[in-house]
Amino acid sequence: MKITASFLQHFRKEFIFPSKDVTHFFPQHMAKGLNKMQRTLATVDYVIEVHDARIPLSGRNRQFKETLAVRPHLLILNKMDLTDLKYKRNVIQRLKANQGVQEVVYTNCKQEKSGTVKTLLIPKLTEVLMGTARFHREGLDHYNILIIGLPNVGKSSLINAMRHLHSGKGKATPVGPHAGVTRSVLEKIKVSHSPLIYVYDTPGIMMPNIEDMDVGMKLALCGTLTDHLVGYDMIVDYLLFWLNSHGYFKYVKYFNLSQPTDDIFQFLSNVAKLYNVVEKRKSPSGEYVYKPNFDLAAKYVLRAFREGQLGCYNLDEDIVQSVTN
Ligand SMILES: Nc1nc2c(ncn2[C@@H]2O[C@H](COP(=O)(O)OP(=O)(O)OP(=O)(O)O)[C@@H](O)[C@H]2O)c(=O)[nH]1
Ligand SMILES: [Mg+2]
Repeated sequence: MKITASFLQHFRKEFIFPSKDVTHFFPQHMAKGLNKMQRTLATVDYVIEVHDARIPLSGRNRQFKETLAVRPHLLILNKMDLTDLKYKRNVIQRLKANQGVQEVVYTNCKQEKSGTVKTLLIPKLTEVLMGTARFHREGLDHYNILIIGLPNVGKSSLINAMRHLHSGKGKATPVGPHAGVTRSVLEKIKVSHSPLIYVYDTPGIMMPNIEDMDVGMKLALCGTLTDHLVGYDMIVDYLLFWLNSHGYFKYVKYFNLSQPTDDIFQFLSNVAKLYNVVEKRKSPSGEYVYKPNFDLAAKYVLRAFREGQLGCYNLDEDIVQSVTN
């Protein structure tokens, strides 16, 4: 079907955000992790920050700069397979000009075959290590690197990919599809022989308060917050709003819809029907009624988005295109 401007004119122009409480999430293991990272800093030569390439300009944790006094560091934009790479050059320019980032590398750590760690990251890392002041650690024959970032951005996957490249060995640190898999600062892991490099994996640290709810919902969409605390349907509603308002309608065909929709419940009812996720409930009059399982349907939608089935997007594309910032 042809999607016309007049068809879309009644779609929402603004998103009503949930209460701020949902993005106020700083569990004990994060506080402890930050503390331990601070203590580990004395033995660290370099910091690599990993962030999600779908939100390259927003959502980075300012606490890293404030609490860890992060030294000049390398920013990895991981999950490049899920973002829209046409913005790559502008993103890098903006990060360097406005956020003081010195080096940026895009990676895909899910598919070691993609070769980004081998051909892009390792050479860049070797180059920067050789040119970096060693903060009272001169003369030592090895480099220690701290890997930091928000939850679920792929820190442990990155370490496993580097280690695999170096030793051919499998996973040294656990990986999982949800935020909060790594819960403590782990022992150092050897990832390169020449130069001799060790890395510390760390738990993902969220900022205690996310001021900007738009940023909060983008973070939720990328799986850096805890889904059930924000609400599956709320996250999918934001996705629907974002896709519609940016003119991306791949979801229509993917979920077998007849046309775009701006109505989350209509959308989730259709998805529930498609995947046959309905709950049987007894009505007050004793009859059985079938109700769509919205939570399960929303989980299907989120999974499809996070696997890139609904398209690859830079959720910060408006910021990239804006004149300021
Ligand atoms: N598509 C894609 N998925 C990735 C990539 N890197 C990691 N993942 C997936 O992202 C999820 C999180 O990866 P982890 O390595 O556990 O992330 P983490 O930052 O260590 O997470 P926490 O320990 O919870 O803070 C896993 O399902 C990975 O398979 C990537 O480059 N592309
Ligand atoms: Mg981890």
